[in-house]
Amino acid sequence: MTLKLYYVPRTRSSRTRWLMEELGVPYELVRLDPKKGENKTAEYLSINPLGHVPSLVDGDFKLFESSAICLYLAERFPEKKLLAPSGTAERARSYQWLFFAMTELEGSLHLIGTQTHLPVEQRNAKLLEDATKKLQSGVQLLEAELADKPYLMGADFTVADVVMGGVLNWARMLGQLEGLAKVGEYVERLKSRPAFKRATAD
Ligand SMILES: N[C@@H](CCC(=O)N[C@@H](CS)C(=O)NCC(=O)O)C(=O)O
Repeated sequence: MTLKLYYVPRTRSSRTRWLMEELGVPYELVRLDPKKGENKTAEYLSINPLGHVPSLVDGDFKLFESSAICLYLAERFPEKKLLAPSGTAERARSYQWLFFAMTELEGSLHLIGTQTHLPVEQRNAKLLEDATKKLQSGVQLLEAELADKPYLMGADFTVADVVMGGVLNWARMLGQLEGLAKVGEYVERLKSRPAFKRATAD
């Protein structure tokens, strides 16, 4: 049964496509065009009731939320070694970085992105300042964490890097990684991976 990934280029669905490419397993990419309302059809809403991307369909199983999809796929193909065995400290550490990326960083990034796309007079300066401070303390923490290792879990690339890389690439586009040498090198290391390049070619 082929895995089906519902996808829109340059969105949070890119990280799930990147993981698929890292796994190197067969999958069907279903590209949706939000301008044509393809993410709001009754058929798609039965998979993801908010009409968001990404979503994954695996046989009768439907799943949304990008990081949940990444974890599910990493666990479904254990031979690819992108996630430590269940019940280990390494597994817990992967969860730490995944949740950190999604809650401490991505929430603030979303606010920064939304605010900076507004005309200046409509921005909420306090909201923008608070979100920027929160994001900056998170990325400073990563700068120290990445001082002596190439990937979050150490020498080996894992699913935590896919989720973190997706979030940090967005942070970089919003100009939030200035002056962070180690984080900058980390993002470049991730972006140079052939699977990342294949997943973001469009
Ligand atoms: N927390 C969700 C966020 C999903 C989300 O908001 N996706 C956006 C694209 S980045 C989307 O589908 N927007 C379309 C819409 O709101 O209609 C995840 O990580 O999967």
